[in-house]
Amino acid sequence: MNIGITCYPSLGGSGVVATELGMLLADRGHNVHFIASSMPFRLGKFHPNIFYHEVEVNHYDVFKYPPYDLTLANRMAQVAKNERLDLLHVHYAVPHALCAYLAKQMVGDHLKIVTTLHGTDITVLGYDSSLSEMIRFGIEQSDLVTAVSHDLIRQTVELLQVNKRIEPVYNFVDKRRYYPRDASRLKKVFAPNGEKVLMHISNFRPVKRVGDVVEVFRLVHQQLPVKLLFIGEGPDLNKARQQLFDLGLIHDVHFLGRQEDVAEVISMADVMLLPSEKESFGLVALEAMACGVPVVATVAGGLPEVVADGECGFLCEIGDVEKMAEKTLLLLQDEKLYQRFSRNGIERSCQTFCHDKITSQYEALYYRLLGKPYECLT
Ligand code: GMT
Repeated sequence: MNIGITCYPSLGGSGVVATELGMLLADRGHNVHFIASSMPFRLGKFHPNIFYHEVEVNHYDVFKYPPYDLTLANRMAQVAKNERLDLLHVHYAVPHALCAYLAKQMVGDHLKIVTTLHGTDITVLGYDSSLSEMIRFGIEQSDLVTAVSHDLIRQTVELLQVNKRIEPVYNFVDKRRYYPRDASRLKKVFAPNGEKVLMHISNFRPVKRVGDVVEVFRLVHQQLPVKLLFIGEGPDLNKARQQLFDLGLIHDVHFLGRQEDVAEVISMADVMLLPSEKESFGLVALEAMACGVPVVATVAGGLPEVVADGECGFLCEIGDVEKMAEKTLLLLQDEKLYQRFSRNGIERSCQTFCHDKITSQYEALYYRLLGKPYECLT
């Protein structure tokens, strides 16, 4: 197949999933064309079946706002024609599903549109009345819509009352890269006296409740020698830094910024903290499980579909920092329990969220959409 993929190329779960899916599809012999405003993060290596088409927005004086959406639609149409795309798979509804719809109007009905909903495109933007009609339209006009959890499907239907079947397709983890690695040497750099390590990875947006990470850390720190590693960047990072400074804890925290090799970094952690208010899936939780790191998170959104509560992590009510600290301490102090959770996480991530299995699910949906028979190769 000739497949076009559009995603937000910057750091973020939807971009990561789109990029990794594209690479896996290319490994299966499909031609994959990324159409994006910059080279997607993690699409580093050369691959003979992967092509990149940049969307360049012109800054004419006549425009108060550069028309990125229209330029993207135009580029999608050009690539679809030139490369004879069978389908365009867009990740994140806004504006990608709408741009794909426009491109299809320019190219013709044979170009199929697959839209994957990732979360905040519905759970945040769906509440914005200046966008909600467009989001509903984009979803209903797509030929196929998928969402990364059952909870996200429920929320989409409830919030937008969309009249469209939405297929659940979970995110995946590539077990060739995400597995428990020996990070003891690296860990010594941040925890030189054998302290336990708590970790939080995100884009530090308000929905991540980074303040709760700090609170959980403070409570655990009262009981045990422990360090906190922050990975990523975003609007609430400085607030957290100030909070840690005011609490006198700043010297036990390291800010590692954006990291390319997340699997290696995660392997340094003893517990992954994800106290989000909204989380349609929680890719970071899955990546941690695959690396054998138990997760302490909230019952938000799709997280209960990813983290089996009491088996490979603990799920607490949103904002219940005492409970999260209690569960973190339990994991850090009970070696047998810790090992069991670690093994369960690895097993669950390999079985339910295996990269091969999920790639086949997408492939099967594509073939069904194109009216072609599908022979699963895995
Ligand atoms: O978490 C974010 O803020 C980034 C966002 C994105 O669009 O990249 O992540 C969303 O999509 C990820 C991949 O499907 C999911 O794992 C995240 O749970 C989801 N984030 C939220 O729902 C807040």
